[in-house]
Amino acid sequence: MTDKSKLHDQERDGLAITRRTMLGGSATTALVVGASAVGGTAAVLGGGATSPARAQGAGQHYALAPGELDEYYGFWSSGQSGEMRIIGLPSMRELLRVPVFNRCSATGWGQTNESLKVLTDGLLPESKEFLARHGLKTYENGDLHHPHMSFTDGTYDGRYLFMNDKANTRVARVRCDVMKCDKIIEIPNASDIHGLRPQKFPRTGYVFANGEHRIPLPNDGRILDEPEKYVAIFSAIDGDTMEVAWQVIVDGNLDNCDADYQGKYAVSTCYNSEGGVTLAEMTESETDWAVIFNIARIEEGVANGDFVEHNGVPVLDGRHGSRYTAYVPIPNSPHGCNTAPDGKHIVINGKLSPTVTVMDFEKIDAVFEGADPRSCVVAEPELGLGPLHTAFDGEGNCYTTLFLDSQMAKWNMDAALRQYAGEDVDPILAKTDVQYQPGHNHSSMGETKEADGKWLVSLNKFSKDRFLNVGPLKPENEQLIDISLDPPKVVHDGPTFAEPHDCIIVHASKVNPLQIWERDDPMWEDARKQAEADGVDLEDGADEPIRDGNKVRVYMYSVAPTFSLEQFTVKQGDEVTIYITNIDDVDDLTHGFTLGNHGIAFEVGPQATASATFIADRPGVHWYYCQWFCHALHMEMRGRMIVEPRAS
Ligand code: CUK
Ligand code: CUA
Repeated sequence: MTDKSKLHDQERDGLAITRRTMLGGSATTALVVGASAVGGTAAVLGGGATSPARAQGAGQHYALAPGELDEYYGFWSSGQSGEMRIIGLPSMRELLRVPVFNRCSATGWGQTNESLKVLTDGLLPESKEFLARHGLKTYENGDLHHPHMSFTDGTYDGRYLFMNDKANTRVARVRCDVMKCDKIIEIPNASDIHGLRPQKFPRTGYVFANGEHRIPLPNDGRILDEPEKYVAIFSAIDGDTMEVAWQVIVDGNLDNCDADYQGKYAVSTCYNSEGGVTLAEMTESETDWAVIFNIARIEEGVANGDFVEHNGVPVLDGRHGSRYTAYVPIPNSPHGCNTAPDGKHIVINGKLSPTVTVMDFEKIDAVFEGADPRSCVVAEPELGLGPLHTAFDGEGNCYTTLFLDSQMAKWNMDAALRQYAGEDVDPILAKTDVQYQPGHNHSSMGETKEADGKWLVSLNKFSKDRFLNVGPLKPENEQLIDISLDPPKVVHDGPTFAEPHDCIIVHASKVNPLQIWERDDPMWEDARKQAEADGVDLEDGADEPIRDGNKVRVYMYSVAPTFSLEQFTVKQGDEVTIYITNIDDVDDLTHGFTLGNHGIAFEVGPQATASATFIADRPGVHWYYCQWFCHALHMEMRGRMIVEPRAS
């Protein structure tokens, strides 16, 4: 940092502190209102790298030449932007945005009949009614934190990606063959899905989803300002059918979660064991917990009818004293929850505690047989201020983000276990400065048994002075870290827009998307059925609109640089559905359909069909055109919709 910017900070704050400590300090203040346990460790752990100097290799190749392909797919969340993003690693180039909970002007997500089906089918009936009263078909925002791929036998299988919407209590699935969302469900009974992880073994299987906030059950106005009666709900969703299989009521709340490599347990963190509704109440206790779900026992409970049905879902009672859960005390508002690729350990990240707590899955059986819940804790190293999430390299090392210290701590699992057992050993191997305030981090294949220890991305909440100033709203900074080096080294800064929380880094060999759509794809099943009923072949289109009362269906195909219809005529007030089938079968030859002054625009990929429905109530001539640059005569790829005025 320059002396000038340092001076600026000092002037502004009237304090002789650096920007780094200022960031840490202000965030500390914000985080510890009502809590007190973290103050003393800054002096001990706040410093720079503590790693003993070791032989440092040349590092890996990360700056790709033009035309060179990445070795990994990164699947990124986008927080309140509501979409999923695909990033190539190690180049950190953004490859694609996949709309999920948001609306998309380019692809027509949220507007085509095909996307609206995905966005509306899984809504709860009362939500549909609520939205209709507001003139909406679906929620138009989302808060997507956690994208995770389906697993088979402890590693990614390239079938699906699952993700949460914290804003509107939903879970979505993206098909990896076409990278489009094909299912979104709203989770009943729960409030604000946050932590989400797929079952790792034997396969996904279940998708575990945490309802973060406590609400009355049912939340219909009978219970209001009586927080002691609120509950948080853990959901298991069947990843194949996208139906909620069962739910468990817990004490406290639910933050993040993860599953084991044996298919026996899922674990969630709770930062609000107090059941508080204000910041002061939620941070009052210095101990919260992780709750462990015993999957076999829960399935048995469902089979035996030990549940109450709410909104069609069996809901089991997993509060203290239940045989379905175990509550393991954890210091001070834990956040991240990460199973290690050794298949044995899970790391609970302390947040307001400078520690992470390591539990041993093999010792959890005994806890369910009555042993002291803390007996499964096998390490609790003190790493620094604000540990939020931990990643792994598959060689026994762990990488924990320190939000308040703006660092990543590299530590050794085995050393942490030995330290906890009484040996005089420091598990911390290195501290790497990141810029600034990291939340999640993720290592290449790090949440699978195939963790390969090559790359790590630190998703930092603040970029501050790292990029050209773009005004008060700044990008985040996602830094690529070469963890094959010792100490790990930041090799790339990657600005991103609001606000990815999490990502996964998947070896390219695991994912094999199609180049063009298959004509029999289920995505446009409804269009196929309607065309059949109308005696039309989607690939051939129809020469004239097909009228059915005041409903009019227009079938066109597109082939660069033309639509099969250069004009069509409808009457004012008609409900018009336009079906476009892209019969080009060339890689990368996407067309679009934009209808001027009607707010209609959507993508039609090669061999795909897409449709949109609207009321044609603007008499006159309206041009439609292709908005995806497809041909030298792309500008000429257009036609007219003629709307005859209503006879008055
Ligand atoms: S949470 Cu955001 S930094 Cu929603 Cu995964 Cu931890
Ligand atoms: Cu088709 Cu541009």
